[in-house]
Amino acid sequence: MVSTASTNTDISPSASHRKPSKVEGIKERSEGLRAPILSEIPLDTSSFSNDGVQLIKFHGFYQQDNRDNRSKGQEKDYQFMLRTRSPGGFIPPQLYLTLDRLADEYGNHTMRATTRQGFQLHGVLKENLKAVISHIVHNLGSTLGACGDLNRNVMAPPAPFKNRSEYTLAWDYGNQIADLLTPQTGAYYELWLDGEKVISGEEKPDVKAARLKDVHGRIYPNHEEPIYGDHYLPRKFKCAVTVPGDNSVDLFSQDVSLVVITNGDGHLQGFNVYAGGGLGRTHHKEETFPRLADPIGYVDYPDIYDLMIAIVATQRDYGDRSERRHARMKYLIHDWGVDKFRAQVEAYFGKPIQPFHPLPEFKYHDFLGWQEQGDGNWFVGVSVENGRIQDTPDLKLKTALRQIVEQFSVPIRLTPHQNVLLYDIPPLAKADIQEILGGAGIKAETTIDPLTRYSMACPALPTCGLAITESERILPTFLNRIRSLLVKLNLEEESFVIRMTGCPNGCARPYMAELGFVGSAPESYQVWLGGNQNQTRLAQPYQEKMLESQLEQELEPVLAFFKQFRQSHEGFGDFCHRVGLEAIREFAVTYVPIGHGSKTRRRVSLSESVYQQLKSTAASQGKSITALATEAIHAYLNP
Ligand code: SRM
Ligand code: SF4
Repeated sequence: MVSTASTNTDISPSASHRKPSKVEGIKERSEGLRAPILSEIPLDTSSFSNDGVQLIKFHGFYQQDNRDNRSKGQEKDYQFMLRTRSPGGFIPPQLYLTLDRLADEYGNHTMRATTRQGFQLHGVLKENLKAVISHIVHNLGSTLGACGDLNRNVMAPPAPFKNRSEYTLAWDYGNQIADLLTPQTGAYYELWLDGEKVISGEEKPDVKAARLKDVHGRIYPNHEEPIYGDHYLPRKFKCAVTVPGDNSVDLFSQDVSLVVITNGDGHLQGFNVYAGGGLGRTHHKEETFPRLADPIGYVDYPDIYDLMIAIVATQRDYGDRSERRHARMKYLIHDWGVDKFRAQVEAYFGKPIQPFHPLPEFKYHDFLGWQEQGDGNWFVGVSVENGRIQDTPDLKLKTALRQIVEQFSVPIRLTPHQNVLLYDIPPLAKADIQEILGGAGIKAETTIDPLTRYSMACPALPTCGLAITESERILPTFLNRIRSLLVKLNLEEESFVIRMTGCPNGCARPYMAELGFVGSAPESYQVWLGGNQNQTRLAQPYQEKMLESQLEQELEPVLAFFKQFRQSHEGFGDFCHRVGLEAIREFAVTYVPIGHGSKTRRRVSLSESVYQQLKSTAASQGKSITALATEAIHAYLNP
């Protein structure tokens, strides 16, 4: 008999013999996320107590300090980062304009589109938190549950394809899963809105009913938080809803991903379910690792809320509450295996999960540029470098987006790639909007260097307290240097997915990239290789510490090896994965950089007919011409 919510108020059957972590005590004493925040808000201080710092996360904000301003013996320059809860990245025009204004009035004059389709405001002072949250909530937004040990912002493909029902369904169910797992405590409204319960949209009756369905011991009946109880979850929990073939949400990196399954007429049938993804790790702690989600099975759509609650209850009751580094659901699935996990979920669900439906291959889309959205209107995806919406001397992005939203009242979808998608644009408004974008210096997607277009960096310094290195502020320089290196190697047409984070937590999902940089020591990065363009495979750690200043020296051999031995049309990540990291390391040891003598390339002339023969054989064997020619001549000379 499993321990269940209704029969057992102990926090974690699996961890009951081990001491719960400090955060578990803080949650327990918080009186439903109220104490000690309530008493600390009016205090004339610039920061919260240690307990307060943990709990404010559940309300959607973090205590930070500006690390550029740290100075020995001085109090930290405390400020707060607020994050929106925006399922599927939806930002109505009214909310966009509010955030734009709040960033100027109370923040650091920037807004940051995140890798989970939310917005962050940085630089807000404690005394202004109440005003900022109140403005957000009164303008169709919320920050409740954007951070903390509970379900985070639910992702969904941002594309507004109005004539493809599966896309609309992904938006709808993204919203409903978000509602289902939203904290029910009244604390948010009591603390920030003086008790006024502002509701921006009614939740569906079946969502509400599912949350209260007291069967199979999966909820805490009569508790203010029927799903979460007093202790919420052992750790953050992340979900996405997507459609077959669309991996814009990086579905393998989520705790739970649902894939909408429709019948031939486009009517919803049910969902394929993946679980157990997650990327966070800690350097030198091998027991922490990034992990891809596993296929769990399929459920018919009327059962989806019950299934989600069953999964959450399994993590709630069996996830590790002692060691926070081991508390994500990916470790539970790793330790138990998928079969045991599925069996426990089924116990809470009350019936078997059905076999997984076959799916087409997943592809990554960024949806940039102009596209008709299927109902006669248009959308335009605008690239935002590292998600930072601001005005600079060359690029008036913040002003342009404000002007467009003000003038045309169009809604926005934030993308999982830190970009902005404006949609529901009538054909007549297209030219005017394009003129504003162009006039502000915003490049069309086709003229952005693809290295930049497909890259992401987390914020890191100066706001993130966990950053070891720079990330957002240094990635543009890294990309320029990598582009120059590619030009030097005659690989100027080449491009691949590069992602960077200032620490191993993985906020810009670097472990899914073809080339990942992960801050490992001051001015040093761990280098990860071998993910792919569609983010369906994990990269592997190639180098522990690459000094920022050694970027060219360290990457030139890897790229030269790629150039010489890639198969035709083989991407950089696929190449690294195929040949393996050991082969790359071996090649790098003896490699002499171009311009350093013996490795200088020699030219050999071939007749046109031999060249053509070489070319077609190389293509048929999936090799590059250089690789085949080198191989053939080598074989001839060394029989
Ligand atoms: Fe993250 C913590 C920023 C997406 C894994 N993340 C943080 C904090 C709040 C630092 C802190 O705890 O003090 C960062 C605030 C920086 C700042 O100054 O703004 C931060 N994470 C971000 C954002 C803004 C990065 C971005 O470039 O957009 C993303 C906000 C998403 C959102 O809207 O909710 C963000 N974080 C992610 C992702 C990617 C994702 O969810 O798809 C991951 C990896 C996936 C995963 O969770 O496994 C991620 N963040 C972490 C972790 C490691 C979690 C773990 O399992 O070990 C931490 C640290 C922690 O939780 O202890 C963290
Ligand atoms: Fe901060 Fe690390 Fe996340 Fe970057 S990856 S935002 S440095 S926690």
